[in-house]
Amino acid sequence: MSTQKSCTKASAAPGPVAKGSIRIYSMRFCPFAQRTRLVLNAKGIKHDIVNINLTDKPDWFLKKNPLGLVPTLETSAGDVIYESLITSEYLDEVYPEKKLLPSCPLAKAQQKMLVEHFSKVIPYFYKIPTAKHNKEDVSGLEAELAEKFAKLNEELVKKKTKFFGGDSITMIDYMIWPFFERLCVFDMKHCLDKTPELKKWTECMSQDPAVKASGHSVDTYRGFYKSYFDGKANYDYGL
Ligand SMILES: N[C@@H](CCC(=O)N[C@@H](CS)C(=O)NCC(=O)O)C(=O)O
Repeated sequence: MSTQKSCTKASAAPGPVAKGSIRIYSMRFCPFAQRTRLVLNAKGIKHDIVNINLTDKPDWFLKKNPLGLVPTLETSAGDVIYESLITSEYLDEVYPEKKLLPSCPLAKAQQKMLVEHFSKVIPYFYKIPTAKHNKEDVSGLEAELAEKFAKLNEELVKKKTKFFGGDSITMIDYMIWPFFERLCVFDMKHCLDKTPELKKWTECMSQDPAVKASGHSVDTYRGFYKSYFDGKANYDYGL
């Protein structure tokens, strides 16, 4: 069973997950769920998607993940895994084709540390659009974000590679991408003006088939985020 329209409290619980497939409980505009969808797509893993209305969550969803968050995975054996980083690593371990995490323990640890650093950047993707929505001055926040981007840019300069884990896309790129995809949506692209290597990275990422398959048009994102910042998120926007 795949749902495009999000399931609400009133929606019947989906049936069991088919053998040979895995299910992701998702929300079409969630950057964290997008991380896991990127991994599913990049690795060509057979899956179905059940979208959840996050302001009217079904009880059957809360039983699966008491945190009530997407992404959540469910296997055909009925096992449940949640949290974007945990689900992504789980998929990479269970489906060995096209490994996304390096096998070298040090390189793997370095990717995870970079994700930790990036977790301090994520709040800017909420703070800046919220302040803009409230017609507040965002120049200070944008300058802080540009600083953080400068640190990421240094990583690419140091490594001399196109992507953060080398010359092809690996897990780290997918874990940070969903936020960069939203720069244009939130009119924040100029924050990349002083970080050319990072800007080039965003251009390379946007060509990736898994990236193309996981996102929406800028207009669709804008429509959703307008509803979100107006306090009445329309999870089915554009359907
Ligand atoms: N730490 C979580 C964060 C996931 C998250 O915040 N998801 C949001 C949607 S973008 C959610 O499910 N929100 C529902 C809620 O907060 O009740 C992860 O990495 O998976």
